[in-house]
Amino acid sequence: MKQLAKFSLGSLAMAGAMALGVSAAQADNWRYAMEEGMNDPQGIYAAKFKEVIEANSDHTVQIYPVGSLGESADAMEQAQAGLLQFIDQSPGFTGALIPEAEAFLVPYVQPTDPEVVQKFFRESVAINEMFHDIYREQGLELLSVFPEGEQVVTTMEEFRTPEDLEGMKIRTMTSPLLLETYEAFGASPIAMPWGELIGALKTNMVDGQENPTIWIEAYGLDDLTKVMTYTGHAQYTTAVMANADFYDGLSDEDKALVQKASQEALDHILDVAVELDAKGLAKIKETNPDYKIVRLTEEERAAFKERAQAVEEAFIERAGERGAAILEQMKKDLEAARK
Ligand code: 6CS
Repeated sequence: MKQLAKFSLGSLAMAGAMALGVSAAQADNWRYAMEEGMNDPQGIYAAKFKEVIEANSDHTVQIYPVGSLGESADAMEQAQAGLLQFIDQSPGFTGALIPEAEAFLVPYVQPTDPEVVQKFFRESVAINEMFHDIYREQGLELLSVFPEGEQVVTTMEEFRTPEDLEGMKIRTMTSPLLLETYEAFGASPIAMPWGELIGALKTNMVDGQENPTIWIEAYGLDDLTKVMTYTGHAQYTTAVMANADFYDGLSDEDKALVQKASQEALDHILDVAVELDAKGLAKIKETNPDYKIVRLTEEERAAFKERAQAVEEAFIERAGERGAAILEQMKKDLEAARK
């Protein structure tokens, strides 16, 4: 009995130390949650991150893919509480917590040209310098931001104008700016976590959604809709963070290791990212040859761009001066990336 009590106390202390992200021994097991599977872009980044950490230390990284710890918002609560050491969460969800992160969602700002995308995410001052302190305020150490492909809209019926979108129920992720975007575009948006989307499409609770082609194909969203439309309005972006208290408690050596692993994983995913859109599209054409693919012309896009102005204003209203400064810097970074 005495022995058991002793053992339980030891286990408790260990569990407590792990919950706080404190090193209980030389070699720690770091928990890393993400919104996607191992073959998806977030999984490709996470696998490289794990590989670098484990090759250069005695630490291990345990990856929790989509679905294993609840929805994106649940995993974020666990990361902020220190139950998870690392989390990949996209601004499409983080925007509900960090309004400035919605800068990645303002329509017709982010790049879609693969070369520009790569340069922008590598060199952007807004990304690499301005977001750090903002994420810190939420107890998060921002490690990497990377693209997953152009957002493409899948619907049951073709649309070419905002008027065509009237009455269409479009699912968005839960950041408020996405609701404002689709309202401005003429549709009737409904925000919901990833885990509800397939059911919502099957039961006609929604008529469409937006996601990059690689994700649409991997999760069969093309099989649940009839048309896929390139509107050119967004790039799917995601971000990897560490719990800030955990990160601050690391030795200098381990901090450098986390930075090295983040950089190598970022370099790796950026090399892969240029091919994601083409790969996703090619797979859809191969597996679903009858699926209708529409690319709006510049003239058709103009109507949506005009409506995007109101969304940008809504962003600035919520994200304030700091958000406005980030958006301005992003636009400059984009100009630089296009040169
Ligand atoms: O639409 C979503 O909710 C999901 N889309 C992507 C590309 N990754 C994860 C996210 O949950």
